[in-house]
Amino acid sequence: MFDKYVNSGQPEEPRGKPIGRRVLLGTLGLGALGVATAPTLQRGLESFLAGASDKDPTGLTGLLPNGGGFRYYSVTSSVPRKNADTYRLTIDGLVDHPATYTLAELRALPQTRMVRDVQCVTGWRVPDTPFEGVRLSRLLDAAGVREGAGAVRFTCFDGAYSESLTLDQARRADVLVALRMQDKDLGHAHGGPVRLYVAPMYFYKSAKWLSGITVTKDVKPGYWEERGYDVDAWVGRSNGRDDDPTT
Ligand SMILES: Nc1nc2c(c(=O)[nH]1)N[C@H]1C(S)=C(S)[C@@H](COP(=O)(O)O)O[C@H]1N2
Ligand SMILES: [Mo]
Repeated sequence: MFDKYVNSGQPEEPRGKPIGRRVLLGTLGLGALGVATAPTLQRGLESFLAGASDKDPTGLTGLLPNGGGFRYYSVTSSVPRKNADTYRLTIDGLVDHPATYTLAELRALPQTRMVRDVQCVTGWRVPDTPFEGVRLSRLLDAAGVREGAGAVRFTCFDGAYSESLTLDQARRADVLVALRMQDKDLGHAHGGPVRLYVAPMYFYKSAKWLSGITVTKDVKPGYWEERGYDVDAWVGRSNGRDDDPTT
């Protein structure tokens, strides 16, 4: 059912607002190009890489070692690396038992594996991609969500990205704190060692480099949502794709 979005060249911003999305080069092994940090230079390279920059401002199609159709995104120019020794995930906010998990502790919990299509709102799609991890609902139950809570906010150790879900969305069985993708431990470029995986929504909901889960009263729009994306990002039913009266 998502075929019409495959490589359709949809602009990144559904409402046509130009956004200078900065693409992470450092972790992609492009440091040798010598454009690690200077923002203007980086933007220049980005448009160069993107070719038709008005059509696909963030697409690095064909120029990155993108396994199986993925494009690698980061809104920061560098992201620290975390491993089994240094990684921590905290759960706090409106909960009875705030907690901090190590990677080993997350790995020791029951794991759920799902195989679905990954769908970015810009139009690229990766079919049948396995993700594996701990159901977010399990971590929320363990933390003991308090009366009056209505939402969950996610923060990332890149220091910039954020996301959010309503509590009902967060409790869905197809929302994971993912440790593995494509049957491998999540690599750094894909948001490892731990990222969020929200299977029924566009991939921008799946925050990479997940470090914090905070239970809150209300939804606070995430990074891209403050820049025009829908907070409720159901695939095929949001971001301007669900309001065409002729279809
Ligand atoms: N921390 C963080 N998470 C993020 C992003 C980001 O820039 N930073 N980009 C989002 C978007 S728009 C997409 S399409 C996917 C890309 O995931 P990938 O790099 O593993 O392909 O990550 C999402 N999660
Ligand atoms: Mo995306």
